[in-house]
Amino acid sequence: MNLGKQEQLDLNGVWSFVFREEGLPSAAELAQLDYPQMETVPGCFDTSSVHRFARGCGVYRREVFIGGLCRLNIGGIGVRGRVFWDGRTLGELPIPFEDEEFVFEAGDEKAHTLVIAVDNRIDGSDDSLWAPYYDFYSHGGIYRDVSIGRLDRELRFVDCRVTTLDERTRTVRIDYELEGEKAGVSHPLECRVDGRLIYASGDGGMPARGNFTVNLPGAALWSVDHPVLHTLELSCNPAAKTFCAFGIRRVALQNGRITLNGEAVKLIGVNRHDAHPDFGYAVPVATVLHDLMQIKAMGANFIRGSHYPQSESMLALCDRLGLLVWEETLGWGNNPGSLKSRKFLDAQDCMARHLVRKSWNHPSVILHGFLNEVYSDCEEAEPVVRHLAELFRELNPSIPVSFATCRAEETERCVKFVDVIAYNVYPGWYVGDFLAEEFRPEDIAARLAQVRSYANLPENREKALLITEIGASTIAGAEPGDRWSEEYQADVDEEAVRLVMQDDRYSGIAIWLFADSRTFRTKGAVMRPRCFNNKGIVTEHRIPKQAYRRLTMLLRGGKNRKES
Ligand code: ADA
Repeated sequence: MNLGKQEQLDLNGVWSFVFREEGLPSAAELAQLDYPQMETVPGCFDTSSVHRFARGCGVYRREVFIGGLCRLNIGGIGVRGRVFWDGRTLGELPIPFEDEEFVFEAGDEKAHTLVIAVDNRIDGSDDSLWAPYYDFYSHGGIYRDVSIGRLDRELRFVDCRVTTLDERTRTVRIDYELEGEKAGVSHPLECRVDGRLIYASGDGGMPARGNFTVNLPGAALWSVDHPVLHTLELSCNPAAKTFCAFGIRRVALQNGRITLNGEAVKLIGVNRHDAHPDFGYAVPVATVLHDLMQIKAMGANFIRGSHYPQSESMLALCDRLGLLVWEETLGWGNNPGSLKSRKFLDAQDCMARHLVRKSWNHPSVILHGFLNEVYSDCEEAEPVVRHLAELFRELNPSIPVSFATCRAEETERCVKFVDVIAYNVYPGWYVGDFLAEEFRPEDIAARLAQVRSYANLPENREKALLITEIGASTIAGAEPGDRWSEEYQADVDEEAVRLVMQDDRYSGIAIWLFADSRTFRTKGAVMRPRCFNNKGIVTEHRIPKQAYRRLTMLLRGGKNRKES
């Protein structure tokens, strides 16, 4: 959550580093380590020429000048990690991509040693959150920002959330929570929006945790075309202060459509891996911004953040650019074994809680998702999907929830639990165990029509409908006449988007994929030449393929003509 970040000291930069082939070190083993090398934070050590594709543990160390009660934020690591402060274990980082915070006594104000060790090995057991069969590579590193801040012992905000209740009257609810030695008694609270005092509790004060509702007459709404953000400041007594940016927008489902501020919205966009061959999952914010600008420039308004939680900075950029986001927890084709593993299931709950908290004040996030392509046609999936859908709704009832399925409609058992039917389909690409030979637009129309019929069954009619993946591979430069040329991919992608745009039953489509992305070698050379998923509409270095240009023509209202 974008809460009180002003108090945090940025720890990004160049840290000392050592690589070891064993797993995460214990505190005793840590004392024996030397750090002859350097790595950046954020950064993935296995993208460097020295440790390229290495499997093992990267240990990052730096000095931090601070003292007292502190909060350490780690925006996400992979695949698992352990944190040490002055040689003592501070805690574990068991979940890839998860933003974690540690509140702890840092000791006297002086130079202290912070170590973050990360292990990129994966075993593929039922418990594991990242398995070798996933279609994205498990880089090792500190993927996202690291920061630290000194906390006020007496009183501090630990929560500040804004929810739009009615966009017509600009009514929002503000939830807050205070912590600290003095949190037990009531405190006068003041709230400003864009610098204007809009709420004061009076002398009676407010409890440590609560909410209040305010109207903001005349305040601009947040939308794709006018992504206006407001600043909220909370202050209390007057020691504790916090602020966050927020947008006034309401997401809802009405008659099988997704609405934004009461109007049906058509989501047209792409899936995006937050990945880059030179940086792994530690994509520099400049590249993230350029990706988002490239997606927006195509005329798209939607990104599915596949297949793991997004970084705060990515969400903040989408807020500012007016891009709508489906955010999901980590998962990929998880099987009945995992669905019976307590460890795996507990991690799903934990990811849901973190994702909901982090994305709350980001108006761009309009859909929550989980467990991409879980075995939702098996019995074991039913209680899991039902539970996760309920958990997401309980945590934030204002955002619809879904999971992307690829299971045949007749065997699908879990769509009944979610708000949005989200189908990953590959007509024009996968045909049973084979790959399609020639472009047949009627195959695409036929598959989309089947999904639409399923969505029109009485039990599904109220649910919104999305194509969450569709696409085809091409290696940039492949010419017409080559099998799976750039033109072939462009034909498939364009036809799919065109059909969804003209069909009101569909609330949207996300092309698989924005940029080509590295995957495991075990996917096989035929299916994944170069060890990349090559369905990107731009290359891994973001050079447009024909599909990007063709979709831009279609979405920006240009002439819909093929290049030859
Ligand atoms: C699936 C999956 C994607 C990707 C895609 C493909 O639908 O969700 O991550 O693997 O297939 O390219 O085959």
